[in-house]
Amino acid sequence: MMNNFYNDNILKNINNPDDLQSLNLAELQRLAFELREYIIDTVSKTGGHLAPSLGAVDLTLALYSVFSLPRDKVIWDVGHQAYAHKILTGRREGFLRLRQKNGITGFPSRAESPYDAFGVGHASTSISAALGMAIARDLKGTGEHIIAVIGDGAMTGGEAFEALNHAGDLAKNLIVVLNDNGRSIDYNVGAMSEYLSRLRVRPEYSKTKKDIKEILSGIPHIGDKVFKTAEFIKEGVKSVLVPGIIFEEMGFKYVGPIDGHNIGLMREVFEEVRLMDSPVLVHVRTKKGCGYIPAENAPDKFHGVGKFDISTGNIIKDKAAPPSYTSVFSKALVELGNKNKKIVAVTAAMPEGTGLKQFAEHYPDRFFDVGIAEEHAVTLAAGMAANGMRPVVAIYSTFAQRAYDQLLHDVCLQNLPVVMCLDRAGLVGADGSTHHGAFDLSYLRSMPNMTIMAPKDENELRHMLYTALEFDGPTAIRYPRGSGTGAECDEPMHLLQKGKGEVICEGDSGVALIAAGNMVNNAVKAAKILANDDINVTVVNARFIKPLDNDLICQIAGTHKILVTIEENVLMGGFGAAVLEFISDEGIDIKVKRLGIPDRFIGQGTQAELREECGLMPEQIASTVNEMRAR
Ligand SMILES: Cc1ncc(C[n+]2csc(CCOP(=O)(O)OP(=O)(O)O)c2C)c(N)n1
Repeated sequence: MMNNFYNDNILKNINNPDDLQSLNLAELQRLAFELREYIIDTVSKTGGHLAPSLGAVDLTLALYSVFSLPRDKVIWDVGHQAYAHKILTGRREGFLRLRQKNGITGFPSRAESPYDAFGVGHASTSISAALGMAIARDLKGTGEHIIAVIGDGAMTGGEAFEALNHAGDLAKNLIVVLNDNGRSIDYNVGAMSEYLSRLRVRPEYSKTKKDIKEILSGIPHIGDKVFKTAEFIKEGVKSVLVPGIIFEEMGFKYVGPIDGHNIGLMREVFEEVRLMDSPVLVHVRTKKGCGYIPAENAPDKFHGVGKFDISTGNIIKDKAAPPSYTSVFSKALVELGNKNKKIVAVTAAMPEGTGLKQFAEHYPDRFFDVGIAEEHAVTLAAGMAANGMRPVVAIYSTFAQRAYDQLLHDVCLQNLPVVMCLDRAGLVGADGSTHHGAFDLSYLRSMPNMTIMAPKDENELRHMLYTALEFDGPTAIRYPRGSGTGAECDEPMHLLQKGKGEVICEGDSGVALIAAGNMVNNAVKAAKILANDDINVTVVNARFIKPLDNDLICQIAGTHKILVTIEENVLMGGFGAAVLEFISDEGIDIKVKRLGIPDRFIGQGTQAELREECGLMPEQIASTVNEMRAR
């Protein structure tokens, strides 16, 4: 990589997209190279979404050199491909602190820049947001261009279809750029994906255009004139030559496929498209990871990546860490799947991230990747449960928010035995506010029939999975991102008693710490800190957030004066709130302090930094106990 990067480059003079206007094609191509170098160099140190962003560099330059930002608005779906966008829109220096606490966020955010037209992080929202903006534009009469850029993966999400359906009907001036690289994080799935791959191998748009030109120029007097205007697209001449296209049927003009790394061609197309006054879909073919061979060869590994060595592409691992919760879950499910053939597993486009890939390899007939379709995943599981199977749905906590009603209406109301495995629950770190799994306890707790468990370590996760598959109704297990505590995995998996917590140690100071999930470990560490000052506290592992261990809470309340609840969930409606509700309803007299995530969105940082921000680190828990004792 270039170390004297800034000495003679174009990028150093680009402070906003207006600066692109003076560049010729060769300079834009040179700038694309420099952007890639800069992105690779930075992400190798910060981690981040490398392969998606490299794939979108040329597209970004083509768009930003044709349209006028921020008056024209580009909405990036998910936003994980928008690093070039960030760098070109006034954040070149800030980019060095990508995804770090108080640094540049990993996704577009309206709070960060006027060029970030819409805040994103969860997939498939861009067309809805763009259509909303187009409606607002027309009501105001302001006339700007609105462009949604959506990947083929994000296009598998139901909301994208809902928006296409509506946009085709309203026939507003709206541009959707389909950034098609054939991949979601893993290979893309579904019939739409199959359809797109058939389109991908069609002749290039440029060739099609040439053909049209040839045909039209053979018609005396009119041919050449027609070709020179954008009318040939408007009139649907192209669609005669490019048969039966699903997007055209939905009310969009379809243009494509075009090479998403050919800046000149894309500029030409966008110049034409901006003259059109209807919904248009521009289909560009891109290569995920383009410009960095290790990422081109392994786009899944470099989709979201930690620090890496640029010369080899090897990931730089922190010192040997215990296995992750995900990997322990993965193994346990394979083991259980062998004994119980009714177990089926469902993922919404994240087989690797959720650890279901191993299950898929062992039991391909019982594994279902539904695409980025969390709502469908949950109702699909409900259907399978209603017909005798034992579905395990593994989704990140933050994305399961999508399926609130499906959980409530399709699973809980019918008391169906669906097991929700909510990975990345709590504070996830560098992905920031869009990705924290901060709300699941609150939204699940209010659902009748739901049982909720949170393991104190990776070993307990195994027992919880076994237990959940023995229960009759809906169950959720929530566990954090990253390594476990290093707990030994005791064989074999066994049943946990429903609604029963675990007393880890008993103290005589009148203080009890009652913690949920990964916070048990911090409570134990806090107890050790306090013990150094001869303050011996009781520590309880709640295990079940619902049903609560009411007997244990009563028993503790009878022998303690202070109760501190600790959870990595928002305080509002969470575990501590459940304890407090019970104590209040029973008229129990005990001082209660709740520790958890406050009522605001938490940004990015390391998990440790964010836990500290929320007062959840062991030293902070110990200080809270001291404060409570002093009151
Ligand atoms: C609702 C939701 N579910 C899952 C994810 C996780 N996720 C982030 S990017 C991605 C794949 C997106 O694929 P695509 O849109 O084709 O973009 P590409 O990375 O290929 O450029 C997934 C599944 C998410 N962001 N939002």
